Amino acid sequence: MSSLNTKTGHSMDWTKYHRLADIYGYLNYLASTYPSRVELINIGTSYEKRPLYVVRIFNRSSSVVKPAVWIDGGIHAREWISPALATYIIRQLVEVPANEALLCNVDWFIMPVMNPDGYEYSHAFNRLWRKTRSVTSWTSCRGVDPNRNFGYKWGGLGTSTNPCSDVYKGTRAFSEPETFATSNFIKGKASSIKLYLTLHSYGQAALIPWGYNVVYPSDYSDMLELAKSAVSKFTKYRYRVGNAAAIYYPAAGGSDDWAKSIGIKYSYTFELSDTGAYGFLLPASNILPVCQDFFPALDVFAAKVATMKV
Ligand code: 0X9
Ligand code: ZN
Repeated sequence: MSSLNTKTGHSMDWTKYHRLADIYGYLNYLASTYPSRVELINIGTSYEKRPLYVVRIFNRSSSVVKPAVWIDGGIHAREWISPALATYIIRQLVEVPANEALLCNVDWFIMPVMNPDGYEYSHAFNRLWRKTRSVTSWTSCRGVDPNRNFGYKWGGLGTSTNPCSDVYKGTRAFSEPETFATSNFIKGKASSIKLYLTLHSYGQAALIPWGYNVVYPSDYSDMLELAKSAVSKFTKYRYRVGNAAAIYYPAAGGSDDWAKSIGIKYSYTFELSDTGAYGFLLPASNILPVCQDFFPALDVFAAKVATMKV
């Protein structure tokens, strides 16, 4: 099969995991093809100088600022199903007319690959790479765990000071250009972003803050209720729902906790398929089933966000 689909002018599909150039090429194609619905925002540059892109998907039906959903993928390099799902969601929202209602009352900010250096490294050199690719101190070990590098309870449980560890927290909160740029962008939109969704794998679970320890926010029951009704839309895969530290393990400096800490009421980490048979090495034949199962949950999230005041 030729890599360029001559009918659509881009090479995106969900039968394989794509390199960064394909994903970024698709984002550029969407932005130039649908300027009234898509804005491609360059929010910064990775350690290895790759652009960091956020896609804003909107419907200019009115000039009022709408409540917004944030979705990111690819915090962890090897969790390839995450950028694949984020890209699938972008396609559904932009190119599938049946989904137009999802744009009526809600804006979407989607960052499919937060850690592009790690993502490319996992394709080219080490399939199980997790972290960024920054050079750390005097050791030959590279990279910081972006999900231990956010600035809430930074350096607490489940983090490491050892640059060779896969959960190395970095020299300070937001030491990584990727987490720094992302957090600055989200902070600038914090009054409109009502839901923070970060896509990881694996385990089939919806994780709710706090994750730094088994501690529950005062509005935990609201967060639990929304997550339960979202995962009730899944028909193919069963997801567990619960406190991140309780049903996974305590880990501080996560993006979910940070988003919650700045006042985004609904903040979740979704650990996608599978439950361990293939783990990070989920075969590409699973991409479409996972994406198709997940997408209807966005109806639930969008309906909730649409009711929230900006
Ligand atoms: O450990 C992580 O960063 C996440 N699991 S993963 O296997 N994708 O690495 C879980 C993070 C849950 N959230 C917090 N602990 N804050
Ligand atoms: Zn992860």
